[in-house]
Amino acid sequence: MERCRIALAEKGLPYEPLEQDLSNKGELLLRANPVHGKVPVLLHGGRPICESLVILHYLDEAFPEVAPAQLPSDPRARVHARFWADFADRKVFECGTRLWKLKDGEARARGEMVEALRALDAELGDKPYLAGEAFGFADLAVVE
Ligand SMILES: N[C@@H](CCC(=O)N[C@@H](CS)C(=O)NCC(=O)O)C(=O)O
Repeated sequence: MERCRIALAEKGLPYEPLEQDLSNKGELLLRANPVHGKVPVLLHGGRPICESLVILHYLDEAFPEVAPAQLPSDPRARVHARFWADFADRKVFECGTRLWKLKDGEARARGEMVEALRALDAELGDKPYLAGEAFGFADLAVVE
């Protein structure tokens, strides 16, 4: 998922991408993410961190000294960012996956996607970012 690549790039953290064949999952992926067997997985110091939003949190917490932080410092702005990140994850990504995979669910998923994008658009309004003064957690979540 691009979210994690962008977060790593934003912090300027070097990493080695290991491409995975999802139609024939390798042992490394299945060992690193036995619960979901999905990418992305971040291997840091030999330990796997799974789920893209969890990886984003980890990067901020493991490298707090490396700017920029994804979450604003004000607690109210933080919950706002978390709310919209969660919204993007549930509505945009989930719906996008359905649109991609399911022919039957297509018409409904398309309507839901338009609704979700309208909500994001309304929230964004004239602001440059979804939450706070800088590109951050909620914006990353929309990228998927
Ligand atoms: N909630 C997960 C979703 C990850 C996901 O759906 N990854 C897809 C690729 S974009 C995948 O690995 N699919 C393989 C599968 O479902 O078996 C996250 O945010 O990390």
